[in-house]
Amino acid sequence: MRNPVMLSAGILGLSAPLLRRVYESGAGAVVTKSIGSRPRSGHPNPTVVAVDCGLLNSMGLPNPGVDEFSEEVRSLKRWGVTVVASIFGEEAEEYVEVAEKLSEAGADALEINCSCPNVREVGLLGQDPGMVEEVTRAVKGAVDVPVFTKLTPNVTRIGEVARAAERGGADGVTAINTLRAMAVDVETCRPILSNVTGGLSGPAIKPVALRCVWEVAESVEIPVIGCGGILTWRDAVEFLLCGASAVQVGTAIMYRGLGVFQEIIQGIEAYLRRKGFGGVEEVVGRAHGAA
Ligand code: RRO
Repeated sequence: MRNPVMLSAGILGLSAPLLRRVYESGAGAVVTKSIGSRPRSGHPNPTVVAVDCGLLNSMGLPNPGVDEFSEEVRSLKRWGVTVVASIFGEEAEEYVEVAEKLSEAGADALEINCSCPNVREVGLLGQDPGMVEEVTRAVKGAVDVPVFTKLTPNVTRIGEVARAAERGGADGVTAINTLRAMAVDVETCRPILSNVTGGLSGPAIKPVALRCVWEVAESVEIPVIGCGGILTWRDAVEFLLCGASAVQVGTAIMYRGLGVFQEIIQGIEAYLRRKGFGGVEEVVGRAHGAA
C-alpha cells in the first residue's frame, strides 16, 4: 500500500470505475463490497437512512456474485489499483469458493466479512469464535494472498474473536463492522428500514470502534486495521495510537466527498512532522505505552 488510509467495504464498492476513482483520489487501497458465490438482490428499500450521528444501513448483501464481480477485479488490476476483495458466505466452503475465484482474478488481499449485522447467517458466524477460526483457516489454506478477518462489535468480548482469527492464520484483523441499531418514523409510526434493524456507521460509533481496536490490539500480535467513524486526520491518528497499523474510511465520503482521503493523508503527514515522529510505525500502539 502506498499509504495506510483505505476505502472501507460497502461504500462505492460494486463497480470498477467507481473504485478506481476512489483510488485515484488518494486511498492506499480499496476494499470492495462483500461478494458471495451467487448474485443476490439484498433487502427491499428503504435500505439506508441518514441519522443525526451517522448512517444506518440494511443493504442485505446485494452483489452480482463472484463470477461477474471477478471481471471488475480484473479491470481494477489492469488500471493498477490495489484491491482488497471483501468476501462472505454462509459456511466455510462458500467463503473458500469466493476467495479462490477473486484471488485468481488478481485481488491483492482478501477481507473475510463474518460480521454483517443485517443477514443473520453471516452475522452469527462472526459472533462464534470457533466459526471465525474455521472460516479463516479454510480461506488461508486456499489462497496465497494476505487475509484479514473483519470483526463485529456486536459481541461481549471482541478480543476473544480476534484471537480466534489469529489462531486461524489471519494476517490481520479489521475492527469494526457496523453496530446494530434502528430508526423509527413518527409520522408513519413504523421502523424506517424495511429490515427494521440495520448497521450504524459514522461518527456515532467512533468511540466504540476505538475501544474495540484497543482491546483487539491487546489480544493479538497480528496487525489491526481500524475502521468506524473516521472523518478527519485526527480521528485516524487516534486509531493508530490505539493500535491500528492502517485505517479504513467509508461513511466520511458522504460528509466530505472523495477529497477526504487526501485531507486525512496530508493531515497525518503534518502531524508526524510536527511531533517529530519518523513514520506511522512510531505512532501505532503508542497510547498503550508500547512505542
Ligand atoms: O450489506 C449489508 O447490509 C452490510 C454488510 Br455486508 C456489512 O458487512 N455491514 C453492513 O453494515 N451492511
